[in-house]
Amino acid sequence: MQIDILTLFPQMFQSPFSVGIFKRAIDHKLVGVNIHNIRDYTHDKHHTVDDYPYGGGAGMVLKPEPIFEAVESIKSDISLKQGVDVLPIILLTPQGRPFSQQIALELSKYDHLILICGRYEGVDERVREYLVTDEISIGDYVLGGGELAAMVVIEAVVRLLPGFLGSEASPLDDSHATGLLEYPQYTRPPVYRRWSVPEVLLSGNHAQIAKWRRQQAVLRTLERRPELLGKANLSLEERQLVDRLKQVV
Ligand code: JD8
Repeated sequence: MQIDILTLFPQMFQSPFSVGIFKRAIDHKLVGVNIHNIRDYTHDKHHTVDDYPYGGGAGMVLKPEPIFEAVESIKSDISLKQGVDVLPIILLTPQGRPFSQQIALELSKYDHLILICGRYEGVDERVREYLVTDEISIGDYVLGGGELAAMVVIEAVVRLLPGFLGSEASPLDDSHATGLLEYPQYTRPPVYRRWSVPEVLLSGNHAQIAKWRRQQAVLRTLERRPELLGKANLSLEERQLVDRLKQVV
């Protein structure tokens, strides 16, 4: 997968891509990341990227020209064997569709993504209307720009790429893929400050362990995120457990 990022702050992307999962994915050539400074696509002496909002109001708005030209330049660099509709051009914005594991999975199917990170008060509406194909928000809180949101989206997508995870882990086991929160995890020592690891985990009985973990995941989801249980794939037995517990509370 190739990912192109448009930003006014390319430096923000340096460290995330030089450690951990990003670095691994890039080193293994599962993903190529190109970071473009929107300012490089200006033509005036002062490299102007923003301007006052028509109609007045606080702050500045990103001008359309450098953003259109950056995307067009990226598009012409891709040998477009494919149609235009298979190249998502994603704007990170508080007005976008709420990001989710489902959207990460959807985006992981593409060969190429273009992510546009705004700043200031946002981008000229014509960018949304005539350039962007998708708008995503990572949540209902206020960020200063789209960069951190883009990194969240990229991390969630890249770890779904085939061949990315080691053989141990499966993205299908992830909390938000099963629809349940994760069960409690323990490691050595078996007793720490007199707090002991649940007996069943030391038993070596794998069937019992699997059953306990599944039950813990269901209970934890019921306690913390009951709205997730509606969509989760529960067995009849698990549904009955949930129903019984709901009556107790
Ligand atoms: C892009 C500018 C800041 C947005 C005034 C100052 C995403 N979940 C999210 N929260 N915030 C963003 C986000 C915020 C952004 C930009 C994304 C570009 N800002 C502006 C409008 C109101 N503030 C986001 N994805």
